[in-house]
Amino acid sequence: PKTLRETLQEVIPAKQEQLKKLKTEHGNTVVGDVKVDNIIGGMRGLKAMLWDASVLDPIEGIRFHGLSIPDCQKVLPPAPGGKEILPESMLWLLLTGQVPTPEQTLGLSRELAEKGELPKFLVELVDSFPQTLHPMTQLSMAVAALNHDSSFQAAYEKGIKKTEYWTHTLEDCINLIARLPALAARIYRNVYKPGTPLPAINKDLDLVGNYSNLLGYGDNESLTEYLRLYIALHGDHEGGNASAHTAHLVGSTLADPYLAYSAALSALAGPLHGLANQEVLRWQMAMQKELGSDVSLEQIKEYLWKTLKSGQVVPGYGHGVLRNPDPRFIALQEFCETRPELRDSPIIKLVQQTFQVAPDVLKEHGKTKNPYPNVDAASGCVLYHYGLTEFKYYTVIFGVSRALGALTQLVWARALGLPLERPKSVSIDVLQQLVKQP
Ligand code: FAM
Repeated sequence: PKTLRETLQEVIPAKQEQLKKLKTEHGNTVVGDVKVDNIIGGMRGLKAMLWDASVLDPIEGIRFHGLSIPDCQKVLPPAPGGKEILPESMLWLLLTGQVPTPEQTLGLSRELAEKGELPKFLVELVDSFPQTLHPMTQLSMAVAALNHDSSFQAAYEKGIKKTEYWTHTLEDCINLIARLPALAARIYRNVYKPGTPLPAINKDLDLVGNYSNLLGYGDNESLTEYLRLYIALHGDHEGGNASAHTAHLVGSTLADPYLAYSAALSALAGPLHGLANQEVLRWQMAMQKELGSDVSLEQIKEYLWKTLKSGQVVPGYGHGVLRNPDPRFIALQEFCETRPELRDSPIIKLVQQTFQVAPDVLKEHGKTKNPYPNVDAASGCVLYHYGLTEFKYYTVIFGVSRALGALTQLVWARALGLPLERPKSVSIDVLQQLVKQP
């Protein structure tokens, strides 16, 4: 079977051709209007970016190169002996638009494991961070520092042709994805389990098998499988989400993938984005503490109203684009239903009960455009059940995952020769003038 690089060499020219044709023949075709609401409303709904690997339908949810989440669960290879999607197979799909064979997936797992060790200077840098520094800050800083060995930056300095940008970008992206488990696990150990020895990377294990092992949960097959599914599903969610968009914007300046992804991680660290999973758990735990173990739906409803009346959002509910329950939430719920230990977990039960009543309460409250759960409504509580209880760490796991999609797009942006991103901004006075015109 073909390698990842051979497959990309094959698929890139056709896409380049397709885009060139679109540009020359339809460059002036109107795609939509820009409304005042778009400009002052965070550009919601504005079709203004090119992003090839995934498209988000407000009702149906995400599709990766046309494949829905249930499709991916059917066709993407799992780990040997496992059932859940391997992030490597999702990465292959995102990058190439093709479903990899189990053999190709194994080959990619091996390459990532071989490239997974951290350089010495980075280990020293991470070990020097204060334990009190937020794990996301540590991750973002360390990812930026990995640009010390950027292939793209070195080649750019030497002076390479534009057509060669993508190959160096790809090398950086693969190296970064390979190193994320060791980096993310080192941060976890330093902050929560200082002094415990980290195992070496096992060259025969997949990316998440190694990550779970390095975190200290390698013997928990169920958690490892959950992490595979979680990391595969969080990999990409269109281009406009804050982390992916940040990577794209920064990458468009030809900053290398490490710098671009470090910036993306800073966006992911915000509570309206990736930090939501930690917020959900905090909120569900507070609910559990106040209401006790055997709660009725009526009590949960009252608790929801209390949250809303105090001016807070219900974490894990609502979405910038989705208008239905998030299929990623549904997939994680299904994972819980297949495992008896998760079915009986008090915190997971509470998540499910909350799902039964929250949409109606949010509809009655009448503010959010989407009263349904997003993926974060479930994700952290499963980790908590398995004993990974340090919820300030959860966004780091999301950060390991989002690299799959955001870095894929950097490779494609360079392959397609996309330019520096530079939208036009307008002042309030200019808007005022514009609305006066007939
Ligand atoms: N609870 C209460 N109010 C909510 C709400 C929620 N879960 N979601 C939205 N609203 C409010 C929102 O604050 C806004 O109020 P104001 O008009 O007073 O400002 C109003 O409803 C309209 O908002 P919207 O258009 O429906 O949502 P946005 O597109 O502006 O924002 C979210 C989308 C996700 C930021 C928002 O729904 C939210 O804050 N949810 C809770 C936090 C969360 O779960 N974030 C995770 C997002 C996830 F997908 C991810 O990135 N990991």
